[in-house]
Amino acid sequence: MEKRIVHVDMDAFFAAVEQRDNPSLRGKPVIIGASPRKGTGRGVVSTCSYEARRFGVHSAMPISRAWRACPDGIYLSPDMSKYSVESKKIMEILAAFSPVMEKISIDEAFLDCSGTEHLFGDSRALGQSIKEKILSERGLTASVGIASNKSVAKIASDLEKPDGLVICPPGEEAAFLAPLPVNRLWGAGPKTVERLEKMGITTIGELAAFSEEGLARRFGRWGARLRQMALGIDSRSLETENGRKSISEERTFSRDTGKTEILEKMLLSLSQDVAAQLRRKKMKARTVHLKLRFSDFTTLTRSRTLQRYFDDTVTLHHAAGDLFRSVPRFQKVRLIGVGVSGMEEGKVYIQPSLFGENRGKSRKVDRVMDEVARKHGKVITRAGLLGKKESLSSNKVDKKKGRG
Ligand code: TTP
Ligand code: MG
Repeated sequence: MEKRIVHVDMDAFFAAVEQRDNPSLRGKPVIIGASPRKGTGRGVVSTCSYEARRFGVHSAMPISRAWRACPDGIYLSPDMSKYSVESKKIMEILAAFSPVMEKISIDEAFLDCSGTEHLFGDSRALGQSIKEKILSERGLTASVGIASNKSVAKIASDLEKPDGLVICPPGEEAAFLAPLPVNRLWGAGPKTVERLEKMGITTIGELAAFSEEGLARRFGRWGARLRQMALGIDSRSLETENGRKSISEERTFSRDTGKTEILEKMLLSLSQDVAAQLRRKKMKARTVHLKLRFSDFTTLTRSRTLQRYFDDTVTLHHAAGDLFRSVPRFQKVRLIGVGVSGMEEGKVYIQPSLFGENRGKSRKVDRVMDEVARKHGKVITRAGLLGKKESLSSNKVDKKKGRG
């Protein structure tokens, strides 16, 4: 499916919030940052209103220089708690346009709005709706870029600031970028830009047309990436908050053990704990992690991403068990851990048909155990946890992390 990635970046964010809250500041050069002390102040400019930018003032400029460039400006110190409350409110507005969101700074986020045409219309309509919602609910303007990938969307949002809306139609990425100067490339720092300019490359189109070998010779592996960027190719997906989240549990044995049976039981117990936490958070995960620490303290981790999301003990236990059995063990085990990541909120629907009869039964066991834990605050164990001869108590475990 064709991707539709939206990049939203607020205009002169800190300064715009101050201008909104104090009408006497509107239309004036407002500079947020360190105290200027009549030109003797130390520290830098955080940001400034577009009116102040006309005087050459910009972010990260020494405040003393800003003062000399714009002595009649209105200088304010930043009110971070106010801006972070504002940021949260804006992110909430954005989240209504797509559950797949990557916040990249206090005033900037990507949204993956692929396949939302039936809800929000074409990209122009979508961009306008986002901007209008932010303006009507928060009294602030944002600039929006929409393209088939993150890199091009990010470049697009910056092109017509402030209050901009720039769309790069799918398939036109390279042509869209070609006339722009190379310093517009997201990820090309000042050093790269300087080297490119020395090679006679000033536009992104010139970079895209440069020979692959020539770039590789001068930039190594970075050369290939630069060329891709110049062609508007970027396959990275959004890093959502849930995707970054993880849940894990680990136990250190009071006595190191090499007994497969004990280790396998511990895997089940840990899987049960982690899966219960997933369900409590109403989340489903896709990636399973295993951690083993051996007697000599060497630590090994393995992970595997499954084809579908899960929140049940059996799926997690099977995957963790597969990872466990794939590790050659020459030493006794001191610590074992199970974790999950790649999470999505409960919205991910698991097709019932994917579950065999046993898995269906197992989910019932999970539900009963969740219910007991909720009512009585204690965890009951699956019959499978209790072996014939040894129970876990014969090999006491220390639940505390850090000991291992
Ligand atoms: P930016 O989005 O980079 O800048 P901006 O929103 O002020 O202006 P623009 O219209 O160009 O997007 O950064 C967001 C906020 O982060 C900015 O309002 C203040 C803060 N910031 C700093 O404190 N120091 C800095 O060097 C930069 C770049 C930003
Ligand atoms: Mg901004």
